[in-house]
Amino acid sequence: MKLFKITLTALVFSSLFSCKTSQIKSPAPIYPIPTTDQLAWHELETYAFIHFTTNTFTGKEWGYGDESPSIVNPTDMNVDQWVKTIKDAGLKAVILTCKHHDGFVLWPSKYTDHSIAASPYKNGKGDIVKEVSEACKKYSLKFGVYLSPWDRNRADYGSPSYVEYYRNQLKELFAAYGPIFEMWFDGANGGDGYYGGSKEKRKINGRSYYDWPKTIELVRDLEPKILFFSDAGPEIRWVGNERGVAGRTNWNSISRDTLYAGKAGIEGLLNTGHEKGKDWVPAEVDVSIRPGWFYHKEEDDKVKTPEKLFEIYMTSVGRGSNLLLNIPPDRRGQVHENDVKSLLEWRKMLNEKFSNNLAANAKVTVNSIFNKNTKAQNLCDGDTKTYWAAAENTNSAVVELDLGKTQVVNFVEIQEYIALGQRVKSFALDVWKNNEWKQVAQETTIGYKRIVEIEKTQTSKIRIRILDAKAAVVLSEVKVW
Ligand code: FUL
Ligand code: CA
Repeated sequence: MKLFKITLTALVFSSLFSCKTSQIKSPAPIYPIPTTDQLAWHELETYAFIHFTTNTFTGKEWGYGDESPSIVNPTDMNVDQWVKTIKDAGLKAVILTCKHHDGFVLWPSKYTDHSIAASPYKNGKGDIVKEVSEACKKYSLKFGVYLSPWDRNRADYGSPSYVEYYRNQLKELFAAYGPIFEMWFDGANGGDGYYGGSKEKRKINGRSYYDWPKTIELVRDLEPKILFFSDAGPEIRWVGNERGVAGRTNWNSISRDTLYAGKAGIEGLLNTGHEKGKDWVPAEVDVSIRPGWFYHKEEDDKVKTPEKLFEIYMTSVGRGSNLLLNIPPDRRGQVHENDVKSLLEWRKMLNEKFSNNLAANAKVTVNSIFNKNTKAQNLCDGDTKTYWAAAENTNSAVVELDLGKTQVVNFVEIQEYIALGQRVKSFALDVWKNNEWKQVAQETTIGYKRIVEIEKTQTSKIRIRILDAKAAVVLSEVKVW
């Protein structure tokens, strides 16, 4: 008790002291701003989706719900290979479809027989959720879950008891397989299905049936740091398409009360967010490495090429979103050779293109600063926690980078210090050519990260002109490749 007292007094004193000595103001935040957990999420940038269930064995994309568990019989299952491939591809986390729309669950749930326990896999002693979550620990990747709200197997889908069932399964998942960083709520809902043998079409009210606020509260009690993904957030929003493309204008802000999961016709809004949105709900770009979300042999030659994956990287991470790249294991229970090859070549390509930062030793000049702590040099120190801020009450600014000598430039990467909010509304890039500035790009938002590809050009100086912003600009890093 005594020790505690002393420490507390010491703490109070030292914080008083440090307050006094470093009376240096930082720019005021422009709301909305991300939570600490959302900030950490932004830093993940790329991670993997894994779709694996009865569909892998039937060739379907959406199982009807009448599939026999006996078909789930991988011939050479190797979960370690899935997660090692993902790690080698430089991805930072895994989200697993623990249950897809067909209702088959990949762990031995005590609430249903329609599960891996009824399959031949490991003679009914298998648990794929456990295997994946443990492999993630082994490779230091974060683990997330997808649990389809729509369930075409359950007889009671559409009635209140199903929502209870769904919540019970969440409790099982969060109790046994944590820590879980992200929870994926799919917007696909209702329609025809097996439904315990009724074989009919069922419609639910997407807005009210699941009572999401209650479910979210329940999960948050079990996992306070959980981030929910859905069409409507609350923490992460869908990007509005499954092609791998975030809006060229991409605000992290949107007003949650204009959305709900499964709401039709909001794809455009989800894609761009809204400049005046009241909440911080960044977009996540989900896309599959193959045409389908599940493995199909006939798509073995349709695996996205490293070049296509690079293009997707540019339209997702390069536009300030995170990329959730789906990698579906095959009937052996392995990531197919073609997918592995493409992934590793893509990673190599990223490493090559983004390895030599020409701005690391650049001389940076700016036309204004907030104070001496927010100096221009903070833009090129490789530290996303330090930033340059323009003078208060400005909404435009100029940053000039002198590379020291003529270099071939192909990409310019800019990061806003989003802990203080997203500000930039439009900017232009210029390169120094024949003794004058030549504009090579004009774009809108920046956000967590913006990578602009410019035509390969020889230059010794680059200029970023912030043309318009919600408030004085605060940038953490600029890189030139
Ligand atoms: C969609 C689902 O219907 C697809 O099957 C897939 O799981 C994708 C990620 O989400 O809404
Ligand atoms: Ca910095």
